[in-house]
Amino acid sequence: MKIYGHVNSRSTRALWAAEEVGASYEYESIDLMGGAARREPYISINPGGKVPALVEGELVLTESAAICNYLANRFPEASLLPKEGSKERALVDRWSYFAMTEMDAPLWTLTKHKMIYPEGKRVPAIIDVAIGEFARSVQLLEKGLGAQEFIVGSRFSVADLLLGHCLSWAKAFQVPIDSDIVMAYAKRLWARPALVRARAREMA
Ligand SMILES: N[C@@H](CCC(=O)N[C@@H](CS)C(=O)NCC(=O)O)C(=O)O
Repeated sequence: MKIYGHVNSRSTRALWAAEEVGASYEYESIDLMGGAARREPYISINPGGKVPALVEGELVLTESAAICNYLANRFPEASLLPKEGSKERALVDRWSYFAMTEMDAPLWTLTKHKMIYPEGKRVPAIIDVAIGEFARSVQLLEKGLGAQEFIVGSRFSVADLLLGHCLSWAKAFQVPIDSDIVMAYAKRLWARPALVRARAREMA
């Protein structure tokens, strides 16, 4: 199994999941800034020119959330996903989609308008709108968490991984996380040994 990624990007999610499930994998760093993702040989792996990608035999999988789900399903003993068809699974899916659409999306919008787009294409006003959308999501996450340790019951799942990654992205971009409950939750997730190992692997 091989994971292609770039340090401090969405590929951290894939490495984190691989470490959580104890998968043995090769890691290849793709130089995003140098344009390696948009050239051969990587562009044949992901025609979208983005990381992460996971390759295992015939399978070529992109989209960080799909890769995390694949790893969870491939290594069921790690229990990162509740049984398909269960109420717990429905809730984990709900929070995974929430992470991708209500947290990842505004963070990606503000990141593009802060540093990805050429200066002439950036619209500074959009950054404030995205920060406002993210703040609403933090409030909703706080309600969802209540006094729980994880977002669904007492077990760490793919949803926590995706939410934890979005929260670390927010912190890196100084986007306020205005909730003690959410901050305490984020710190629990960031301290997980699997994430520490994933970050060390992508830095090596
Ligand atoms: N929805 C995709 C987004 C992937 C994505 O945008 N990755 C960024 C790094 S975080 C990238 O490779 N950007 C390079 C580019 O847009 O050219 C996922 O979750 O995997």
